[in-house]
This record gives sequence, C-alpha cells and structure tokens, in this order.
Amino acid sequence: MKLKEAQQNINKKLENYLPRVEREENKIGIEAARYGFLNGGKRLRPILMYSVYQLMSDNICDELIYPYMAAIEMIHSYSLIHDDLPAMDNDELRRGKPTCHIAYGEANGILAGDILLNRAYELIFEHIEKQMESQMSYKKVHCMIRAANVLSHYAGIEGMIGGQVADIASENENNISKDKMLYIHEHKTSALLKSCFEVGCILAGGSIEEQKKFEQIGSDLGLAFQIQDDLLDCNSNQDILGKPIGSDVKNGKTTYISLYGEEKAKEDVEQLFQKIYTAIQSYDMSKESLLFESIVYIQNRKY
Ligand code: GRG
Repeated sequence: MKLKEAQQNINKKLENYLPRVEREENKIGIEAARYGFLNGGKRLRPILMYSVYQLMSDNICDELIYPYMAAIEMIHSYSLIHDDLPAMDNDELRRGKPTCHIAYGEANGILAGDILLNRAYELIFEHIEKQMESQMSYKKVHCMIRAANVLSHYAGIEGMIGGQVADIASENENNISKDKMLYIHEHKTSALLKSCFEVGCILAGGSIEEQKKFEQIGSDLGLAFQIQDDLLDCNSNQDILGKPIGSDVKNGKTTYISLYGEEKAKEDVEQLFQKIYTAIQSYDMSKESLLFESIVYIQNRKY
C-alpha cells in the first residue's frame, strides 16, 4: 500500500521536472523526451532512493531529495531510449508502446535521450544553487554535492555507460567469460541501482560505513534484477513484459541462464534476495518500511 501511494505521488511530482513545450522550434525534441519518460515506467529507482532516505533520515525533507529522484529516473529513461535505438538493441516496443525512435524518428530518439541526460544534471545544479542561496549549512551542501558526484559517477564510463560499452563490444563473441558477463551486469544494470541506495543514504546524512553497506545491497539487487530480467526474457510473454521476449537468444547474448542454466539462476536470485533482506533488517526489524515493501515488489515482479 505504501508503495502504490509512493508510486502515484512520485509519478505526479516527477513530471514537473521535465522540460515543457514553450516554443515551436524545439517542440519535437521536448515531446519526444516527455514521451520517453512518461510512457509508464515502474519508477523503481526513485522509489528505492526515497525509501533509503526515509529509513535513514531523522529529518525527512521531500524537497531535498525530489530533484535527485527525478534525475535518476531521467538518466534511466535516457538509457532505455538509447538502448532501443537501431545502433544498439534495435527494439520497437518498450513498456507496451512504440519505442521513442519509432514514435519520433531516430534523430529525435537520440536527442530525446540527450535532453533527459542534460536535464538531470541541470536540475541538480539548479537545486544545489538554490539551497546555497538559502544559507544551508556547509555539511548539508557537501552531502548534496557528494550525492550528485556519486550519481554522475555510476551513470558514466565507470558505471552504466561502461557496462553498455562492454556489452556492445562483446556482441559478436560467441561465449563470453563469466567475469565479463558479471562486469557487464555490475555496470550496465547494478550501477544505477547502487547509486539510488547510496544517494538516499548520503542525503540522509549516513556514515561512510552505512554508504558501503547500502552499496552492497544495491549491487546484490542489481545482479538479482538482471538475472530476473534474463528469466523473464525466456519465460514471460510480450503482453506482460511490454516488449518482445527471446531477445537474448535472438541477439546471441551470453546470459546468466546460458552460463548456469535456469535452475541455478532461480536459486541464485532467491539467495541474493535473502541476503538483501538480512542486510535491511539491521535497519528495519519490523519489516514495515517502504524499502522492505519495494524489495518484496521487485522480488515478485512480472515485468
Ligand atoms: C544506452 C548508455 C546506455 C545504456 C543502456 C539500461 C541499459 C543500458 C540497457 C537496458 C538493457 C536492460 C533491459 C537491462 C536490464 C535491466 C533494466 C535496466 C531493465 C529495465 O528497468 P525497469 O524494469 O524498467 O526498472 P521500467 O520500464 O519499469 O522503468
């Protein structure tokens, strides 16, 4: 219940951070960016970020964290728009609707991703500038800058883009090694999830040790999330998934399942979730937090 409310609330708030059409000249780019962002994502990353912040903070201030939540979702949306492009996965369906480049053309698809990525950082800088003008304490400003730094790091070449580069580079290799596959998952999928946990913790004033603990939770969740994705790609259907199934086999990709088999993949997902629950319980004995509910939701996700 908490999760449904948070999802609805976040959806309404996030829209306000998107650029709006004000002029004819750049209208098509803004429309494409809004389409790519507003076409029905689960909003898991901002929810996770907020739920860690809520769990760790003793003085919750929604206004402090919302721009970061919008930024992470914009970065995630841009990555999906670009991932669907003909030069990458060449997909025509996302979240049950035509992908951004199918709806707006390839050039506008590229630009829509660029718009969202830039807007993400622009709104964080605007936010920090405003907070500094309001005489926020040095310590708080430091946390805000550190959070921005962590976010940009995990989105970049040492994070998600690095994973995508490795994935594209190994596209025509028949059997990639276990280490390479784990590198790709750890960067392409886990990096942004890790950033949600760390940013939530940093903005709440969590210690370095706590940040490290949340980094590990994010990393475990990222791997579990990716293995789930591989399983869904094999066993789900297009109506539920909102995109074609069997794309890993079609693209000749080495996956957790092709390396270890489906049974072990399922067992490993279960073990990773148990590890995550154990780690969260040191903060949330009663299992009543939004974070706990979000993890249960992710564990049971069907798309
Ligand atoms: C183009 C730089 C660049 C990176 C692309 C994220 C990514 C890297 C590729 C997507 C490939 C993929 C399907 C990875 C599996 C994990 C994943 C990110 C799934 C989609 O996330 P959800 O389920 O999506 O949170 P929604 O639609 O709910 O937002």
